[in-house]
Amino acid sequence: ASRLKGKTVLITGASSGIGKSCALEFARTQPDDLKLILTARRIDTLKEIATEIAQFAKGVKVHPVKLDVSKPDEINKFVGELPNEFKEVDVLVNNAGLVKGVAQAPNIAPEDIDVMFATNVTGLINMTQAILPTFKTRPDGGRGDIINIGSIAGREPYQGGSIYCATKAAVRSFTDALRRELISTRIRVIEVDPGQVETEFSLVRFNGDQEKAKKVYEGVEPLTPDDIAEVVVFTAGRRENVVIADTLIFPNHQVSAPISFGEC
Ligand code: NDP
Ligand code: 8X3
Repeated sequence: ASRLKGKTVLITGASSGIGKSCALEFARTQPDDLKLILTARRIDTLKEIATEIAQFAKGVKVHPVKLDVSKPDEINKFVGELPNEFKEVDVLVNNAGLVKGVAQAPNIAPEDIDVMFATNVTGLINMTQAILPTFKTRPDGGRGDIINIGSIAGREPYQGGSIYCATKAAVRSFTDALRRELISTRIRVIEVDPGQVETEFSLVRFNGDQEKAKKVYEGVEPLTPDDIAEVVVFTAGRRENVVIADTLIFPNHQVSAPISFGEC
């Protein structure tokens, strides 16, 4: 745990689910000396999380920032405007992501295709490119951790999830290429692939329809976002020479991606 002392951790999509749990878990693990940059579109929620952290981790400084990762200009502005105290990012957790709908070709709404790729793929790549120069200023070609949240869906595509699965396969491919590109540095490129986790993920998929979202988890015991956060923080807390390059985390009942979602 002490390996995280004094680190600056930047999390995208920190207002809910896995990203929020990561924020709380980093703070729990290093309550005396840590800097957290929390980003998402819902700034009010981020501020509430900052208040929550202040109550149990007095030594954690939190910088909440409104940031839509699907907007390249916002990313550049955000990085340019980081306060001096938060500029030296050590760990980037690329977590922001979403799924929209269960439609199958040829009925997939163009705006759903766009938002999934712009957020899950282009947003993740742009964030990585915006932070890497900071990592590369450090000795031995560079230091820092890039932790990308992929999914079982990136390994096993399923009906009703073609676009989401394609975005997560793209994350996996980008991550693997990046690890190779950075092989002569000390920068660690890490992928964490969750199976089924109960968060706002399904609520977003079904446009806020609580009934449909709840049905996804009926009769099964999904992971909690804290389960994934523990893994994320573990990977960041390893000895510098240890790269947890790739993980796949299922709840006990799961062995594969969902077989299919019906059309809605
Ligand atoms: P949630 O819906 O609970 O959280 C998603 C987070 O992403 C929110 O904080 C949301 O914040 C943020 N986000 C969405 N769009 C944007 C955007 N354009 N810019 C910035 N932030 C954005 O879902 P999860 O916690 O489950 O999802 C987190 C990650 O985990 C995603 O990448 C998802 O694909 C992945 N995952 C989830 C699984 C699951 O079963 N839940 C399984 C495998 C992977 P805001 O709305 O405030 O912007
Ligand atoms: C999200 C989980 O169920 O769509 O990555 O594979 S699922």
